[in-house]
Amino acid sequence: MLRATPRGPATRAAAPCRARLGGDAVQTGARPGTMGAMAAEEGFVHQLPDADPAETAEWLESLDAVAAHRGSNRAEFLVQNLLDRSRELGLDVPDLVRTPYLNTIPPEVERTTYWFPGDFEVERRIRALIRWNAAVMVVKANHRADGIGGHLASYASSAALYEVGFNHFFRGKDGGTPGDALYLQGHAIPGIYARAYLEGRLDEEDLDNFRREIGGGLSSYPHPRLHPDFWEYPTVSMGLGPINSLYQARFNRYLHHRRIDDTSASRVWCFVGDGETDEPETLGAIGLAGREGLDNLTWVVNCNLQRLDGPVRGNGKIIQELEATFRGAGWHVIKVIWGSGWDPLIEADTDGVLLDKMNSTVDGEFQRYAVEDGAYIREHFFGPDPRLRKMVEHLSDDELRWLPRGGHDYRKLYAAYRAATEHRGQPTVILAKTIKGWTLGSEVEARNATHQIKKMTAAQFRTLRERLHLEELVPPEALADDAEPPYVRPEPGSELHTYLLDRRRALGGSLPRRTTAVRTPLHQPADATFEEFRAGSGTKAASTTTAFTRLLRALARDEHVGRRIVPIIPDEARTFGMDSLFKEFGIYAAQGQQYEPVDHALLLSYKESIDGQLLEEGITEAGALASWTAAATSYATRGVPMVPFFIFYSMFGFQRVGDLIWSAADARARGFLLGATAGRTTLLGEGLQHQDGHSLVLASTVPTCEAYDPAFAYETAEIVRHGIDRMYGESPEDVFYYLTLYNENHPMPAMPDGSAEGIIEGLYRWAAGPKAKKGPRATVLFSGSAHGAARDAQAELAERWGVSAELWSATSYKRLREEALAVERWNRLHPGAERRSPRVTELLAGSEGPIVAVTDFMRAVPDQIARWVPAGRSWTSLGTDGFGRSDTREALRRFFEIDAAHVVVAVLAALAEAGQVEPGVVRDALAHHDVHTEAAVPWQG
Ligand SMILES: Cc1ncc(C[n+]2csc(CCOP(=O)(O)OP(=O)(O)O)c2C)c(N)n1
Ligand SMILES: [Mg+2]
Repeated sequence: MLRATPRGPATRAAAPCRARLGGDAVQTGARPGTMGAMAAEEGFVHQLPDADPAETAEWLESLDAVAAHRGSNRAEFLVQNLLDRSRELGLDVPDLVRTPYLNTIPPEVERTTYWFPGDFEVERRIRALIRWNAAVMVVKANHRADGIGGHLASYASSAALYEVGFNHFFRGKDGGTPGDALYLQGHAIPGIYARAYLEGRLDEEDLDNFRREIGGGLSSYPHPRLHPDFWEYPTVSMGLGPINSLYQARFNRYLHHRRIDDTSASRVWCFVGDGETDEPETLGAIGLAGREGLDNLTWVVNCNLQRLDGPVRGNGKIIQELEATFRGAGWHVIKVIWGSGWDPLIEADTDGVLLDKMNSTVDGEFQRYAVEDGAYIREHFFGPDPRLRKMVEHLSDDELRWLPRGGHDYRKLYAAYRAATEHRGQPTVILAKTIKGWTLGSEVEARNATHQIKKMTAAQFRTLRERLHLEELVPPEALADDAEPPYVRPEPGSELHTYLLDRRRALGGSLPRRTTAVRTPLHQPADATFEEFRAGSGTKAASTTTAFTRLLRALARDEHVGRRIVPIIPDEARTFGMDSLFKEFGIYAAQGQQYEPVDHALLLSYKESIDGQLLEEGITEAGALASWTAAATSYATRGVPMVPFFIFYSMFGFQRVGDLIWSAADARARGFLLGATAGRTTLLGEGLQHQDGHSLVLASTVPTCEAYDPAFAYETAEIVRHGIDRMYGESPEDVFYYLTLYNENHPMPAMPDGSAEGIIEGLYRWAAGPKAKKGPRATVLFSGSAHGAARDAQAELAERWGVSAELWSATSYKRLREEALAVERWNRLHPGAERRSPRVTELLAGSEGPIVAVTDFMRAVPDQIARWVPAGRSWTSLGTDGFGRSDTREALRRFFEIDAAHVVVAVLAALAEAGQVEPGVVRDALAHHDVHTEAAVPWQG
């Protein structure tokens, strides 16, 4: 920020509250009159010795004199020029984070360097038709099914932003190339459908079925899950498109640097709402793109100054605020604020009065100007200062009213996009100022309610027709009061149609388009890679986490699949014992390693390299999940299947970034999520915020998530083996896997013969009940680290209480439930036909006695199958409902009532209910194990 120096009386006298260079008082929150003051800590230059005080004084006095006699605007102008010259000379002067409220690209550069090469009028007419059809589609949808929704105003504000891209920049996928990635504003997609209609990709029936997804109508927003041939990138949950786009651009670089795929011809474009920038996901990770110099990334922020309820920054200036934020994060910023009509006015502004007004007018006022007439603008914007008023004397009220904003000025946008795509070494953000609802008429444009308007009257359509100059194409009778407005598209062979298609052909075909054609196939890992896990660890204790680390290493070394493995960790590798992977596989770092690491002498030192395989994302689960999504969709977006493994604290997965996971599922992600330090009682010493007993409940809500809770190394390995085959094999499916990993050490048993199928199905008998001639029998299901309690209980039941309990490992309740639901549905819909039995019922029919399930997760996890236990068998679940606490495993398991004693009691109690043992036996067991039986449930509250 440019400040006047505090030295010298003249400066103090001349320091005004408004800085011509864009530092207007209003938006910074500083009180008017304080802008010339300087915070004490900002006087850094005074720490430096002055080699020539006389010379310094001369310079400062000159500036003082200009400020005093010619005014602050002139002084600021000179300082800005000095700064520009300093940069030309390569002097290391501090960067400005904010520039004046002007377009970044001067008109002469627009005219000379970035001259618009297209047919301006033809493109305007194409745009008009798209605008028209987008509005008709939404209005018709609501006419036919009131309340079906849809948005008019977002696209209306951004039509030019998209169209300049479609006509001149966005590269398609012809010839099997991946082309550019488009993250579009979800609420603007009526315009994207309207373009596809013009191009002949959609027909009128498609448009008529907007939002009628049942039966295949056009989806409300970009959903690859629903339109797998059309949409590639889901965006509509605010902030997710932006963060995903950052990591997509970064992942393209990763693929390139690792020489897996040449991504140099692909740009990532992300269209962002200005309101959307308030989401932490939107701006929270932009530093990554700045740091890594992602010049393959362009963001366009549609600054219509409004969000859903009202102004984004009524009392400030969102464009200025964003400029500072992005510049601070190392981005190249291009502001497109004013349309060409303003150029001559700015040129005539020798006193800087217009610029002062531009700088000091807050967005709430600009929004007001968008709804008022020319007389009001003359009075209030130009009026107060006679010099300003004079400047627009020659313009009629009507001309003043229609002085356009930069985001509706096609030529200026073209120049900005060109500059963005040619800029090297930094990502670019284009901040384009627009009017929400532009062209939709005075009842819609810039109104606070505009976002939710989805209906238009015939009269409003008649006005729109005029405004878009569509008189020739839309006959007046089509807009009678009781008629539905028609869709309109140019005839094949017409000038417009030919131009439209030619432009897309030149750019590589229509977009959006999603394909799954594989460009670089992936081969399955060798079976030997999984062999050691089947053998078990003998007497050596290990956890499923350490076993998984071995597996990950083995996979990354596998000659078939190794290079495609993408380990992703958010600053927890040491916690999970995965730091050993750093040295062997390297941490991806765009700039390599420019320092000798502190642990360089160690065998397993910290190694960063440009072709590193590991993505060590730092403390950002959201960023890591976005990386994972990029890798997990690479099979489609790039035709290069990759196998990502994202390992995180299980507590900070579904709970923390659940919406990103949901959106990855929409994007048809394939890959592995690993919830480490799983369980409410297995992680020692962390407590309420860390101990996860519910990620499996949350995972159960994601339709395409295969959620597993393995107890042993061989189960983990088998699930991964199966998952790779299912997601990347002969007939790949668009699912992903969530596996829990525990950090409790115990000897890993060998894989029982014949268990492979059950591990994947979700349930198999792990150990038969101890042989007993007579005495009651029971069935105990365990999952994850609860196997310990189950096994101890089995021994105790047999030895002390004469009960033979068989043990079953329940690897996936979610899977069992989904299968059972499908069977239940079949039975419901096929009366009279032979009844089918859910797999879980069939399996448990082969067991005996009451069923007790024990888990380190909430009871809701095993309860998923409760209603399908075989008839006549009782069901008890023991789990970890409640907040976690920090203590020893033993204490916690007793507290949550999932330890061996509680399993024993649960089995005996169920037998007592069934009349197979006396209630006194249960009382004996309670006493023997010293179980508290007071009424208050300890873990509730
Ligand atoms: C996470 C999330 N919260 C809320 C919404 C609801 N919503 C949809 S659009 C919108 C306003 C968008 O404003 P802006 O980003 O400025 O986009 P514009 O339509 O103005 O271009 C809101 C709040 C959403 N889609 N996602
Ligand atoms: Mg907005």
